[in-house]
Amino acid sequence: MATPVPGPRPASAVGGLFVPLGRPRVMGIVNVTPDSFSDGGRYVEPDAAVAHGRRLLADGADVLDIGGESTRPGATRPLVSEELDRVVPVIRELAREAVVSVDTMRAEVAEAALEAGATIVNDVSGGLADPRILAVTAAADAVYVAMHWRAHSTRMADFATYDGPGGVVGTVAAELAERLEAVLAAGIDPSRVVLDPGLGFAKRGEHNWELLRDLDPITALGQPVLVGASRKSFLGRLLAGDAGDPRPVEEREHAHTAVVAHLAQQGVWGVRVHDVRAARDALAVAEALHRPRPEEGP
Ligand code: PMM
Repeated sequence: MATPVPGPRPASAVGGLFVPLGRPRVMGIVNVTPDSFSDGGRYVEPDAAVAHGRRLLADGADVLDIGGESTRPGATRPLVSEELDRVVPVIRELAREAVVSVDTMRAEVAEAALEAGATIVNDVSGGLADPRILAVTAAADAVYVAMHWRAHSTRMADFATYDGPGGVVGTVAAELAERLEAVLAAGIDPSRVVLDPGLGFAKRGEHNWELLRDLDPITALGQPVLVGASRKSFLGRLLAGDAGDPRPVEEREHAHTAVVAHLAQQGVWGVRVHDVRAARDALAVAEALHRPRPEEGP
């Protein structure tokens, strides 16, 4: 049976997300999956996922991003019913106390998540996997995150070529501009759209570094920008030992914290992270460095 489409949300429910804070928003990751690359299997039980979400809030998360499908390279997709069973109970609980985003490519899951209290749809496919997700988001007047994406995880490595004008940065910006057009054509208000370069999705290490170096062509599209670098394999490869083995996932946090500080300088709207406390610490440093000097002081 189709889940009823929720009614429009009051502007105040999501409007506050775009009020300038003087730092990027921190989106804390709650992966309710058995197989995500960094935390797969740790929060599959709803109670464990809710407790994890509460820890992230206590650490200073502005948004909780709740997902039930792993997008690690090569991952196979869960059934729709499995994805719904994973995320809906967790969203229902956490949406009472937090701004909640649902990390899904499926319209049916987005619909149920919005009904359960989510106010953001984080779609790593930017509307390409299941275009109806755009109409569902528009009908709920929710925020939509359009990430740059080319293919599902089993095939995305085959699409990691960027020979067009402007290289990877110009090509990703051009493809995101196309997605933005589709998103707006579906009726999502421009004040509700966030763009994301999709680090690691159909991108090799050097592509991710180039995007981090120069986000300007993406920022120039005029929408807030979200970036997810947390624990991704390009950081593991950067920190590889002498034998060439990538640094294990759980030992990439210091490098990621440096990336967060860099992103604060780039003026991004948000960072999607596993370790909220580390990200908030890095953002506090970036903020202090940019604070105007007091006229006089001790
Ligand atoms: N990365 C992952 C999943 N969802 N969503 C957005 N908007 N941006 C990302 O970079 C992104 C995402 C994969 O990472 P995970 O398995 O640690 O969640």
